[in-house]
Amino acid sequence: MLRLPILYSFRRCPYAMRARLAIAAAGVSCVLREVVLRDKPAALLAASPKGTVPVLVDIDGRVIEESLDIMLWALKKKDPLGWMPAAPVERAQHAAWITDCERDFKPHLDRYKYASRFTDVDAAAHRDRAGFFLARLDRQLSTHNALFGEHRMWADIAILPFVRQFALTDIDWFASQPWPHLQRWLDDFLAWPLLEMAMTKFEAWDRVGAGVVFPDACAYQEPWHDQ
Ligand SMILES: N[C@@H](CCC(=O)N[C@@H](CS)C(=O)NCC(=O)O)C(=O)O
Repeated sequence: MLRLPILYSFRRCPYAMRARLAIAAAGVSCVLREVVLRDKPAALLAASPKGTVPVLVDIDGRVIEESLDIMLWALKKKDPLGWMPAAPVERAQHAAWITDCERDFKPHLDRYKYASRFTDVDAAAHRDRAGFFLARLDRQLSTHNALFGEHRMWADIAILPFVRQFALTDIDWFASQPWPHLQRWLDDFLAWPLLEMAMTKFEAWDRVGAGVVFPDACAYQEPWHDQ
């Protein structure tokens, strides 16, 4: 029987989303196990006691428990859309944006979106502080379609799921902000067939079967690859 890597995932989690996007882009088949975060399966916790998703268990038993490492794992196998820059200096620029997102944006996103989970938090203040990073993105996007040129690459894919989460918290407020380049970047992402593929809905894993094969067999091709 063909053995596939196992991906523990949660559909709406932006970390899992970026891992699924890289796996779907690479066309590396996995067995996806959709997790209910409030009732994590023992098999997930046995593989990765820290209990976050995504987690990938490779066919040799190696466990990869950080979303960025899962992206790198997939893109190292295959990178047909050219997401990973070849030059180390460019990779470092991507990594710097991803780190800034985690440090300057994500904590404010959480306090804006999930204010009731924190004590004494002013959601609107955190929304506005998150806006500093979004304004930086807007400036970076003002000269190109994507962060580092015309096509989405590693940093775009790693950051966009968080911007999506922010925007969907109050889509009217987001649309009213003076961030035209950022809004266009997000709109393009939301209309992207690869995102649709990565957001396929699956039943929660029943803990008995293997899981579902992800991505499905048909290979994805970026439209500009046909030209
Ligand atoms: N640094 C981790 C963060 C992953 C993470 O925090 N995932 C959230 C869901 S979006 C999670 O699993 N939280 C555990 C929980 O809610 O119980 C990564 O990049 O993979």
